[in-house]
Amino acid sequence: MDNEHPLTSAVIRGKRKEVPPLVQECLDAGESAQSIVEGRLVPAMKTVGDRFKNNEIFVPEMLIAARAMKAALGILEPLLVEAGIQPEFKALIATVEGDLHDIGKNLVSMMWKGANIEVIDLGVNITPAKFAEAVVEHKPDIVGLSALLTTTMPAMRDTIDAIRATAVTTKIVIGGAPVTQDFADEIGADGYAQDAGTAADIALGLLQSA
Ligand code: B1M
Repeated sequence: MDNEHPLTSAVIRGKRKEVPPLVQECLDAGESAQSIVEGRLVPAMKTVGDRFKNNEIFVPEMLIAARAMKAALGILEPLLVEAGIQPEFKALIATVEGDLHDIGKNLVSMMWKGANIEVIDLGVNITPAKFAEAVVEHKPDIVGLSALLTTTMPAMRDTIDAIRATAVTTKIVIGGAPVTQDFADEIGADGYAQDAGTAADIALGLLQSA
């Protein structure tokens, strides 16, 4: 992984203002928008996720890296659309019914985007019925459920049941401070991640093996 590249390094360090000219330099040098995303930005966010997982950086550093990545995507997205290039996978994510916490969910969403997964974020306090409806509408390859309250963990089980009752086959990953691997196994989730960096690894592992 070429973390030394100026664009990759600027995203890792969260240098938002340095990013647009560096993206332009890559484009001027003949790199395609897709190769910049896959070769420069995705590796940057992978490094950010790994450092977060290893407690080498914390939420603020992760958020400023995300802001820098967003600055790059703002330039590249219209070019990707023009070229008809879509991310390979689609995800749906939300915090479950009764739960308003969204900081962790937003970090997971950001890491999934950083892994070049299209993310549809439904927000917070999403009922099982609303989840199921959105799954039918968007047919995601993967669904992410977040819960921060012990009292909203049962809503994860109800949401998984509602999603499984639709005709759409999708992977389901859950996470949030009170959630454990045992709980994920018990309620029939396909995966559990304890942090946002791991959530990207788990999602890609499930999607690439599907
Ligand atoms: Co609330 N809150 N809160 N809160 N809050 C906690 C969670 C709590 C532990 C505080 C405490 O009592 N010590 C406690 C829960 C106790 C429990 O159930 N065991 C609690 C409570 C009780 C409440 C209220 C009930 C308080 C009240 O009103 N009496 C209330 C509930 C409201 C509701 O949801 N219905 C409430 C409200 C709030 C605020 C609105 C004020 C605010 C939320 C703001 C927001 O999210 N926009 C808030 C906050 C900020 C917290 C704490 C302080 C911080 C949570 C946070 O954002 N952490 C929290 C105490 C704490 O954790 N120290 C607390 C940072 C974030 C990056 O971590 O969300 O864990 P986290 O996400 C991690 C991982 O868990 C994982 O990756 C993330 C990044 O590593 N992860 C996933 C998360 N989702 C994932 C999904 C995945 C995979 C991984 O796959 C899809």
